[in-house]
Amino acid sequence: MNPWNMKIVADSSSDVFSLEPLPYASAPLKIITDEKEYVDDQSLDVAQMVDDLLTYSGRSGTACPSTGDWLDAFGEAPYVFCVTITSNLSGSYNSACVAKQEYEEMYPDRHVFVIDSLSAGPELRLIIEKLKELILAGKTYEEICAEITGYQNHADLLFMLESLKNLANNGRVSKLVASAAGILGIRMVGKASEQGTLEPLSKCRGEKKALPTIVQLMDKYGYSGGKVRIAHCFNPEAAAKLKALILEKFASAQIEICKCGALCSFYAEKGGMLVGFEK
Ligand code: X90
Repeated sequence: MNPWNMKIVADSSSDVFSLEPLPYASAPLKIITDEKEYVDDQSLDVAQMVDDLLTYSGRSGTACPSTGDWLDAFGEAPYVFCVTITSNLSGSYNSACVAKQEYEEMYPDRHVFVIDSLSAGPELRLIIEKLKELILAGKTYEEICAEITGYQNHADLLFMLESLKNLANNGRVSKLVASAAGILGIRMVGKASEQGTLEPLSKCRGEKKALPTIVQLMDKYGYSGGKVRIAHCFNPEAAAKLKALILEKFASAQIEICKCGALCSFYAEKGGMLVGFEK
């Protein structure tokens, strides 16, 4: 199948904004305060946003892409693979499904496969990279749909958070779960659950304890030396240390470090880190 008839699109929770050489589009989520609206695209100064938010004490929240945003992202592509943040914490998947329906009704020859990542950040990146690989290998649309669904069982996400304030304020975790991480020095380590919600696993005193805990948990959940994608919110030191710890235990690990975009930065907060890995 002609790879150039296929397009990958994902919402901005993936932190992927381009995917050379393939056609790709990111559908932005938005971060909204009483003062300002931040659109999570490549032109946004995420550092400025994080700084603004540190001194801002009013209400803040987020909004998922609208159906129209998704239709814009689809463009005119005959075959679209559309990756969203977990449907259990966001309306993104839902509006993507509505967009798919409209798109396929308007253009009966076009097809959209919507993938609910049940996750966030670098696990979406892994799914996107796998889609790219399958497309470039010349697989058919149907083959890719089947293979990517299977791949989702072999990708997982762990995270380390210093604060769950924004998650709790926006009803994405219970206040009880959040309060444990609010304590100075405590790092909450958890994973994306099977249902695509936050599953707290361990409260660590300090980053020094949290990083080896992440490696142990990767091992426990089936990591054996494949791809790892680390997204950090202004914490490159922790990301580099984690990379070194993983390589100590798994010499064949293929690890890349990237920065959180606006959506992940808003929820993971300064110092936070998300770790997508293959199992
Ligand atoms: O629709 C919207 O407004 C977006 C809501 C997104 C809420 C959750 C974002 C989580 C970002 C935090 C740690 C990783 C959690 C993964 C759980 C599946 C990152």
